[in-house]
Amino acid sequence: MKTLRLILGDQLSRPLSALRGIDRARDVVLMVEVSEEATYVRHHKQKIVFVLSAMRHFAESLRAEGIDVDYVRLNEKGNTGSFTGELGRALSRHKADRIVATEPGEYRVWETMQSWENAFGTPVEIREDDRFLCSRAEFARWVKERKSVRMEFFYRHMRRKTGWLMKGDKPEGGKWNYDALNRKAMPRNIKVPSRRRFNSDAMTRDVMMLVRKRFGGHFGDWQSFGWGVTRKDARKALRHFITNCLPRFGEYQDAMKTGGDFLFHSVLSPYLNIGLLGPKEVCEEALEAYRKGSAPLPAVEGFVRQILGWREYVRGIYWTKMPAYAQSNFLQADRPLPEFYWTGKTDMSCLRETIEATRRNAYAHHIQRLMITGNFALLAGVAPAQVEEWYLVVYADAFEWVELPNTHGMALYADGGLLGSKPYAASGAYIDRMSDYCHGCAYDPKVKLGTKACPFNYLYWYFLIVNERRLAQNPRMGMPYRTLARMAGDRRQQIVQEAQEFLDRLESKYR
Ligand code: FAD
Ligand code: DLZ
Ligand code: SF4
Repeated sequence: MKTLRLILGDQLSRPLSALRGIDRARDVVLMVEVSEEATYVRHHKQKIVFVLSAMRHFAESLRAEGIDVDYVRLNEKGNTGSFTGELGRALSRHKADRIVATEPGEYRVWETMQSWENAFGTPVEIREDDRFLCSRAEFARWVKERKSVRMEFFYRHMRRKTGWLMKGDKPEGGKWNYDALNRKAMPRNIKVPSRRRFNSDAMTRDVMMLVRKRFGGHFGDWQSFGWGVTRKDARKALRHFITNCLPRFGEYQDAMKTGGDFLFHSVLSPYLNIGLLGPKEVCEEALEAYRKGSAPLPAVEGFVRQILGWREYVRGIYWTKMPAYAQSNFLQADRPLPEFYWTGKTDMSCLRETIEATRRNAYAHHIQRLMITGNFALLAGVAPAQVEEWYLVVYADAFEWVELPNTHGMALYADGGLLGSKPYAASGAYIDRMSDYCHGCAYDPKVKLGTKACPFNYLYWYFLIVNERRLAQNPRMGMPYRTLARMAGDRRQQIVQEAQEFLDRLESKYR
């Protein structure tokens, strides 16, 4: 029996389920570059280069093993531009008896895959994507058995299951979570390690030229591309992180610094999300560093929690709740996304820094995503779908299974509290405490009203006022609402007026 084995751009893992049991004498691996995947949202130029170049390198590595790979390039004559179109063409080329694929990372592609068997009259086997530490079925069972589906409980379940950082049935060091030690601002004179960059080879440079020609109008710079595109590169990036950054990862996990695009973060998410690294090997390297005494427990626990906890958890939420999940809009937010998210042209220096770093690197670290661009969109009441599209476009690691729950649930509270127990809303004081952005800003985080006032300040209180009916009953919002209740009526009125004027000014710029 001849099998056509489809591999998508975020499935570049040799142990992928679709490759299991391959018959080298008969089977063909199909990989296709299709314009639809680059344009259903207009991805950052670096993200397209990263995915396509990694696909080409992966195809070469399979060929080197003697596997027959049919690789369709983007600019090849007759390329239909879609997965379905290219699968149809490949079936006529190869006369295969069946198709084998691995379940995709996005619901939209999952729906398309369901139509293939009927469309082609060829059996389609969609295998589980078992590159994760918790299967979709296991997560669904975990949800069914629980009243509260908070990440912290899931994380404990996963710690017990893996035995990582456990002493019998107790957590290593006596605590499940060391976040209380992980909230330091960055000292001014600390030396931050540089990011592990990779030079582009001829294959990557070819893709760059192609992307420049075909997608030159998309957001983002491609000149500053420094991503690795092979498993070997990704392993080097992992070693770099473990040696140079992990020991201080915890302490400065929430810190932000002007020009500090990567700080002590791992910058591994793009490699994990396209399959060049696996979550188990990444966590095991961090655990080994702890065992050897080269990284402290709070750093290692904090890092492992992001992968074993958050990454697996958001994937579980995505697949148990889609497609309805994307439709909720608990706060009824409906403003358009401000234009400066695309141009970076704003006099709010925290937003400018974050957006410019995003344009340069197709990367921003978690606190920039959550507490700067996410927090602003939350406070300004931007429509979730517009914010989600932005996040899916601009980051090299953005695939909907991980982007959507983080944006829709964590940053925007659009799911009404399924993912987080309260909105991550913060005023200028938080940003001032955790960063040095305010020093170079046109506004002052200590000023609450008037032309010098930090917009995050009046927007924060305005957010609480307009959402009082929806949020005041939340026990975790008790303190800010008690403060709001004590606020003088005329001050409250002034906040509403200044916030509305500010938001109207923003909107008028792109009418
Ligand atoms: P580190 O800080 O070094 O963390 C280590 C690893 O943990 C990451 O590589 C990642 O795999 C995992 N991780 C950490 N936090 C999360 C999280 N909240 N959810 C899932 N995995 C996590 N992450 C993506 O991979 N793709 C996205 O599209 C994405 N969109 C986001 C959108 C918003 C609004 C927010 C608030 C967060 C988003 N995240 C996303 C989560 C997180 O910001 C990134 O995973 C992280 O910044 C990647 O950088 P890093 O590899 O240096 O991470
Ligand atoms: C992101 C992306 C891009 C830009 N291009 C391709 C492509 O040409 N071919 C491909 O197989 N995958 C691509 N990808 C990744 C897919 O969008 C991703 O595999 C799906 O969203 C399923 O998760
Ligand atoms: Fe951002 Fe406000 Fe600080 Fe300016 S003053 S950098 S707008 S938090």
